[in-house]
Amino acid sequence: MMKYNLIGRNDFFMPIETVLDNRGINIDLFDLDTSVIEDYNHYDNMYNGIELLLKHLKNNNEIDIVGDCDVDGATSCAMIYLYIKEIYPKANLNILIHEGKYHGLSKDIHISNRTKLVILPDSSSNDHKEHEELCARGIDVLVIDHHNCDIGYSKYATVINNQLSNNVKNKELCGAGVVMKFLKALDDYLFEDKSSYYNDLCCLGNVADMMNLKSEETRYYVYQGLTNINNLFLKALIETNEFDLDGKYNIEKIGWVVAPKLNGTIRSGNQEEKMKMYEAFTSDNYEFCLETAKMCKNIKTRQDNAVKSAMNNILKTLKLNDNDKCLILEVGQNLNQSHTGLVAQKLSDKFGIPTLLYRNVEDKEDYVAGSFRGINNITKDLRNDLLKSELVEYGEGHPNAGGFEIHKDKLSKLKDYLNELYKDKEVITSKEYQVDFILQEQDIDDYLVNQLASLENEFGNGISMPLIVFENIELSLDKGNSKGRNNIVFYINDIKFIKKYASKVLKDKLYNKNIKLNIIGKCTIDTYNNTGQIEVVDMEVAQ
Ligand SMILES: [Mn+2]
Repeated sequence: MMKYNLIGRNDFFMPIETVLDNRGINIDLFDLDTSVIEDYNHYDNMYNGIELLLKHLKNNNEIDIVGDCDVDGATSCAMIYLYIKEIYPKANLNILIHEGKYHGLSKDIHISNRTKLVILPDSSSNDHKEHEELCARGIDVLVIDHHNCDIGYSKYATVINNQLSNNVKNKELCGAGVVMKFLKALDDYLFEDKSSYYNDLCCLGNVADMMNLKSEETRYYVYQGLTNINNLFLKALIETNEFDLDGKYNIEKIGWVVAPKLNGTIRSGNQEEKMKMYEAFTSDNYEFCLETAKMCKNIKTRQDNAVKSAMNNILKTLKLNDNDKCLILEVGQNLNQSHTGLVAQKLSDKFGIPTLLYRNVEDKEDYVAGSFRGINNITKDLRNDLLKSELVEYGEGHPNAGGFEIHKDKLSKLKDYLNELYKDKEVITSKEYQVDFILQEQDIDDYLVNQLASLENEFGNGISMPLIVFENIELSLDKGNSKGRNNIVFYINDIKFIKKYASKVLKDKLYNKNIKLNIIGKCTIDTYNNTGQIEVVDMEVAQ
């Protein structure tokens, strides 16, 4: 059953005010100017970083830039690469990327003896030991990062990091954001004005890295980057995903359409495909960018299909007992290793319980390893629960998402242990929509829909898109309501409702009968005639 909960006072005569109040924000947040930009002098080590980079550029030294393995890593790496190439076209730069899903100076990153400087955007604040090793080889290290670091500043690297800088107020800037600060400082140092050209990449990195856009400075950079697209690969991504973007490029579209293609490539692509993606971000060849954008889209489709079919296979044989408060399952042949975490997440969402998926460990008989995903209402820290059980070899990563290893003989003990630990926790399987308005058929009018649709581009990343429930809507639909590629379209009080990506199953359920529906929808702009419409998020036959 579809569950929903009204968050505020349901004042549909004042839709915008109600939505803003429900989110604890002011309308000014959507109209910012340069006054919200923080002084880059608040960052520790900014000038040391600039002088270090310029010293190596002037000496024409070989410089490695390590591209961290997510969208923030790729964009921040491209920003600094492109900026350097503009001021020093002959600069001797290499981009290095990881083989697996590692970060910073992990073992798969090989720094050659010719290298004199390593730049690490979006990573490596914690790699003190590796910095020391590079320092011993006569190699300088420049870290431009935003990750938390409990062990303070590295003695063997120049580290620019908003979390470590006590004077910096904005902790919601990601790697690409801190790199932007560095480029602004470089601009001023060199009497240049080149950094703003990369606002598009800065925006993409911040949105993809899920920075909270209640932060005014981060939001300002995001707005700048949504409207001025310069990067050829980003242009190619927008062209290639034209249909899903529906003529729009905003915070939600980056999160749901663009970023997943890039993350999918980093997660599921082979080394050559990944390298191609990082190269495309710095390419001036639009044909190559287009080809790469299509490749990324295909890899994401391949990944979605693989995950879907693995899910189906697992669900076919899966047996859960009523009292099970965790799911521990072998996924040997069924599942590509790089998709283990994605599938664990899906299973944990579906059944509402912590999920651990494992397979045999190569060269280590009797041991298995894999991915775990926790779920907040059962446990806030599954990793800690695993470690406390003293049954696992290791548990690493985040509190509710990471990897583990265990001896085969201890698997059933672990299951008993977790079932006992969570035995009083309630399992919640259906997600509850938080809605701003509950409307009956007679309340639906174009004022409300147009008002909310006009704010479509502002939502996402910490400011959720307003949702409306339409209760007990009587409809009779038939195949005349099928429009375009998989859409169902109908009108209530002259307001267009559109259900995108409607399956055949759904159409069979809805067509050729009189039905009463509860519908959850959001207000967006219909790009054909520039008016507000309702996009259906979910619906079910009313009881
Ligand atoms: Mn990041």
